[in-house]
Amino acid sequence: MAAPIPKAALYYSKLSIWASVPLLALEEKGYGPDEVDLKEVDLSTGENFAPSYLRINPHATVPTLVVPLQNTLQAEIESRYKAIQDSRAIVEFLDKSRSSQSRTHTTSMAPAPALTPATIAFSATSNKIIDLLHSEPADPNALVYFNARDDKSLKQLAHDVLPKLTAKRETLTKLIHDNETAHIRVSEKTQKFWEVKRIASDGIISILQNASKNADELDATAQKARSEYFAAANAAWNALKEVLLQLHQEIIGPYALGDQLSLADLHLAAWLARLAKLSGATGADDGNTVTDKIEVHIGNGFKLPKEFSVAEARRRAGLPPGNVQPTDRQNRLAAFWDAMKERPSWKKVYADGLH
Ligand SMILES: N[C@@H](CCC(=O)N[C@@H](CS)C(=O)NCC(=O)O)C(=O)O
Repeated sequence: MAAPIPKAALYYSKLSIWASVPLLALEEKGYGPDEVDLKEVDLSTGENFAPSYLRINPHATVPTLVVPLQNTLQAEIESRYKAIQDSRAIVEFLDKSRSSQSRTHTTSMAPAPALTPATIAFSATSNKIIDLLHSEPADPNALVYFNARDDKSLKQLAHDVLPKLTAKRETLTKLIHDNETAHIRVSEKTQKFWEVKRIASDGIISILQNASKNADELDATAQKARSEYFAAANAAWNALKEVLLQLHQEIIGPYALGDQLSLADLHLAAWLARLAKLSGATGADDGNTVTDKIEVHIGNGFKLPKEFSVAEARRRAGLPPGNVQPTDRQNRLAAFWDAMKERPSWKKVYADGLH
């Protein structure tokens, strides 16, 4: 009997924003569960820093897609694999690997729509949007740690993230210790990487450990650290205004490239879901409510221009017209949200709420 064809494996974490991008892609492309194995990596306990994971992704991030190399698919050759270590490259790979003609289909015969933009102009817009979403001022993971701009929200943030941060730090400490005492053996580079990661978490951990104290109960050093933290948090949320305005300008609507879903939409969906969550929205909210909440959360009277026809957005997304008046207008991110959240892929990835 021929050995089974080796499968690809997607390493992901349920609450990770960038791992949600390939998870959306798997659904949109119609991959069957027998085509890709899903392997969960627990970021909250620092499982991603284990030497076995670093071997497939030395950046210690999810997602990672491990795929068998094409020319090793015969049963007699031991399979060899390559690891794709970035959400952008992974969804490009998933898009190209499954077309209506591809031979990898096993149980799933679902159609495999092309998500790669069809023209040079669309590619340029798509790349611009994806670059912007992965740029430093848009960093959705940094925004999690900067999601407090006063004492009250700092207390809440400590409650939400401190247990995970300290668990991760403990894992790093144990790995460093085990290496030093020769329980495990890793390269000097890996040891340095763990140390750098541990130091990076120390700053925010000390701010959050003090969160239960009022500012006047802190010593001078801790007081200064807290006010520097608030200044950085304000700067981070302020910088987001420009990101949102640029996105709004690039998106054709309701999807990034108009009425067809494409790669950029997968990145945008995951990014906007995170921003919505940080702004207090839920998966049940409609696009106008979500963008209102994001605008209020950013503050200082920030508003996205409401210039897109709601009726047109719904028509392009194939949604029923509903109770919409011809004069109703919304911003493009609200139109995107309404279109995206109706898709089975979105409903599946966000079934347990936004993350
Ligand atoms: N550029 C990478 C970024 C991946 C990334 O930052 N992933 C986060 C989760 S969304 C992660 O794994 N962080 C490691 C950690 O939290 O320790 C991509 O797009 O895949």
